[in-house]
Amino acid sequence: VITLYGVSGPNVAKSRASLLSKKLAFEHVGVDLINQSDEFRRLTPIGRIPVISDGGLVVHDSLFIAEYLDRQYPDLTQLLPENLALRVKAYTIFALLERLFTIASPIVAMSLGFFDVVDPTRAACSGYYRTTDSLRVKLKSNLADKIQSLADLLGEETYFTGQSSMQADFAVFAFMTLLGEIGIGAGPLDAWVNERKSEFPFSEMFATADVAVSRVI
Ligand SMILES: N[C@@H](CCC(=O)N[C@@H](CS)C(=O)NCC(=O)O)C(=O)O
Repeated sequence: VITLYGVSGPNVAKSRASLLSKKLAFEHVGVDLINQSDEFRRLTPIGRIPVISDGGLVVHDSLFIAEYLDRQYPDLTQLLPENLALRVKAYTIFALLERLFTIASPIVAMSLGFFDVVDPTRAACSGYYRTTDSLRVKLKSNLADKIQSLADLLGEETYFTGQSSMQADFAVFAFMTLLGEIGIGAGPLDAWVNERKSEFPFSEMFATADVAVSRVI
């Protein structure tokens, strides 16, 4: 059985979506990111979630996890397109989201009050740092530009990289949902996010409180 390390958060949600989309059985192990255990340190030199382990192989980062799952389980729903142009488009979306996440991090940290619980010298989620009100105004405008670029990449299509939902869609949905939770919203992608909400696996990609967690490391 596959183990997914990490339960909550947008990055873990992306890998939950990968596993759900492929209809692979998996178990959850929770991770205490603030006080990282020796077991977690031994598991991963990266120190971030999501991580999966599958038959002794340990894979880090939601994108690499998706690529691994496509290679290991090629007969199940594809997460990344075979078509090279579409795959490159997916890479562009992941890179754009990485930037978007870095830009949004101080705003996310501020609204979730993470500075109270996290040592600010350690990035809890891609680089939280303190900001001023005026810097946050600039960050929000930069964020709006990035979201517009994503909306342009979607165009009039239903999905970002093909005729069905794939990893790029899960990644966009995860971050746009996070922006919604902190009151920023997805702007031009709001309607797209709303349409996806009730659709599998988007509807189940964020773990709910009743999800079974076998243990916490
Ligand atoms: N690019 C990575 C990002 C993973 C990531 O930033 N994970 C955060 C949780 S949201 C984390 O584990 N942070 C712990 C740390 O940086 O110390 C992915 O897509 O998997």
